[in-house]
Amino acid sequence: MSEIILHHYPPSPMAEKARLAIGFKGLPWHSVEVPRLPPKPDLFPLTGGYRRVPVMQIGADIYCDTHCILTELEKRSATPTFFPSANPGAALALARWSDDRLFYQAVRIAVAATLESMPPEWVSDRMQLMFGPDQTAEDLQQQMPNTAAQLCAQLGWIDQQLAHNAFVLGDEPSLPDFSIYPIPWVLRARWPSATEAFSQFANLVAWEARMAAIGHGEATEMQSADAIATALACEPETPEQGEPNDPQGLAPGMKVKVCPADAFIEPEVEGILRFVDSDRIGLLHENERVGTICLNFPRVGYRVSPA
Ligand SMILES: N[C@@H](CCC(=O)N[C@@H](CS)C(=O)NCC(=O)O)C(=O)O
Repeated sequence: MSEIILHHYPPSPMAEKARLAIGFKGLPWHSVEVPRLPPKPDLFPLTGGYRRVPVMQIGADIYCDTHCILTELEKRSATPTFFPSANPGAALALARWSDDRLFYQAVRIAVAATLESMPPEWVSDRMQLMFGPDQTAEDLQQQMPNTAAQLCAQLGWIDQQLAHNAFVLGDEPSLPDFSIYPIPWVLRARWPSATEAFSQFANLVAWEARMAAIGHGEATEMQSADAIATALACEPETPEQGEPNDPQGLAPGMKVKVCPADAFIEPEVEGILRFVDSDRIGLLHENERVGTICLNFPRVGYRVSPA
């Protein structure tokens, strides 16, 4: 397997999901630290302008979004698996619920709790990025008790699940464990009331320690220039593949654009469709710094339209 390069920054909860997932698979990886705010001059050439973190690079194939990253890790290295039980669909659906609703609520709390301590440019960027033009910092603060109630009620479901299982769906970690773990992880770092709020969830607290023990595996630091040089030296290996029953009629060769479905300020990424199935879309994209790359995005949670 070609070498894994993860573009990320330490405090990112979604990056923590990817770091633990790679550690779980026992794969060595290269760590490229990217800025927390745009411009991200050495990331954008590799992502066509997609700004979110983490991003996984393997040669000239780029995997945007943790869903895409974890499913690709599973494809390339099946053992240990993210799907140990006979419920792979339930694992995917639970992970998606966490990545979407639970993560959104956690971000609302994390941003509201750090409005005064984080630099104003970070606060302003995250307000626009995550919540759009119609919500103010005051809204977030006022709604904090209600958001905390929503989040804790749902973490209570996980706590119940963990009463009889070491991990969310059984005796071994599976996909939803990796999605849910970053939520208490980031809130413990940013929300002063986290310890008190989570103390009612004894099973969840014990599970957090089991998840943390998985670790990040063997990482070596890499400079962003070396990641760019790696992409330039490689050709994308994502195969050409169509999906005869694609609901949007997408097919290889079409010019398309992709962006997160909930984007407020993020640009669409353009490319020539190379791969499509119900779970993933891969676009060929070119620029002089990296040559031809293939940008892979999940279908769920991303909007694809003709370019
Ligand atoms: N659905 C994405 C969400 C990624 C995400 O929102 N990441 C945050 C950091 S945890 C981010 O990119 N923030 C803005 C930035 O770093 O520019 C995933 O699963 O990878």
